Amino acid sequence: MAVRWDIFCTVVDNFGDIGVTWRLARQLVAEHRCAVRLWVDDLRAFERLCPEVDVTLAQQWQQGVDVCHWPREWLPAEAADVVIAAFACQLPGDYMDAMAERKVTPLWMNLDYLSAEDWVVGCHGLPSVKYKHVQKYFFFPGFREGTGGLLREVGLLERRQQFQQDAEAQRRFLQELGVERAPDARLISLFAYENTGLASWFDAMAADVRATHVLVPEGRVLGDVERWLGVEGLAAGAVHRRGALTVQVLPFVRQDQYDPLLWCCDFNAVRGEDSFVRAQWAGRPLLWHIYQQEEDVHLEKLEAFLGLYTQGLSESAEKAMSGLWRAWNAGQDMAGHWKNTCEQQRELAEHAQAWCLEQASRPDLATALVKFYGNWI
Ligand code: TRH
Repeated sequence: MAVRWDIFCTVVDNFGDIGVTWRLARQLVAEHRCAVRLWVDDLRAFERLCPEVDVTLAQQWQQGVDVCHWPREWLPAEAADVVIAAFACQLPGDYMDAMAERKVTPLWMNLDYLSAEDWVVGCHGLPSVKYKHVQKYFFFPGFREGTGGLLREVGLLERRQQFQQDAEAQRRFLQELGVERAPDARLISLFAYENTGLASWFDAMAADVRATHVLVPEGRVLGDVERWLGVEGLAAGAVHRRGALTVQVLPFVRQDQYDPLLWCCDFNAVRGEDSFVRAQWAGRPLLWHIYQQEEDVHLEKLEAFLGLYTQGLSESAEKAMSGLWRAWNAGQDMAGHWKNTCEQQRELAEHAQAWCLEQASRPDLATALVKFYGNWI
């Protein structure tokens, strides 16, 4: 009998919560033969990532995952063997009772936010609170040995390498999105929150001697793009040219299509958690817009990641990258930092590949979770 997993996801805002849990659920089914129920409180957010989702249904199957709408008024449900509360979401009281009443006590874990900070290693796998006799554990994703690792599907890097070596496959993929790439243009994807630094970055690209083509999936950053272009009502399909810069708005693609988009680009601006990890698997230089938290605690996370990622870079490449990332996350002037980054392009590109391979040498998060359960029983 397959081990039964329940994954609980509340969509706080944006797409990261559902993005991570949907990816994990699919992987547990496809690669570990688990029986997975994914409880989601907001099917509309889910639908953006997986358009086959029917938002009116209480229960449906998607890619082998039993997708359940998490209703406001909880209905009785049997507890699973393994229960994952994603990002510290609060489980329904009745469900926690069902866990406690189960003949075999389930393994209960909190899947935490991703961070490169040192303390994560010490906390990963530790017991957290108890409900009756049911013990909860911390499970921390991470970039270091001793953490839960990163979500990475089997064969992902091989598929990516094949695609990146196949110019025709890339051309076809981009064509379907309405993108025609000029052969000498730098291709950039841009997924970000609102950012006052965008105007200076776009100014720098427009004034560059080399052409740049920026692809912007519809989303929160479009307001800044509109202001910079001096247009209103930007929507998917819009293409605007200013100097050496072409700005093209893309539809928000389904989650499966987001990877090849990142793989096509020379440089990816990403945000939050899941797109940030996917850009690392793309093996290309990246820029991270971190999710803002109270009292600027996110800035410590940013520095922790920079400290880890930039190890092994020359001083000039490290300065260029750190400068660009700090400016972007402070909404500051990007022009000088972008110029420096372009000058270090080659080293940063090689480094992105090396970082990707190093991260891929560790067990992936789904495998680590399955192993954690195996060790626990
Ligand atoms: O949407 P996000 O900003 O999510 C954030 C973060 O996870 C943050 O840590 C969390 O606290 C907050 O949500 C609540 O960024 P993230 O994590 O990159 O999630 C975006 C998802 O959307 C990811 O799975 C990739 C996917 N995506 C598509 O499927 N199509 C697209 O066109 C794009 C741009 C993204």
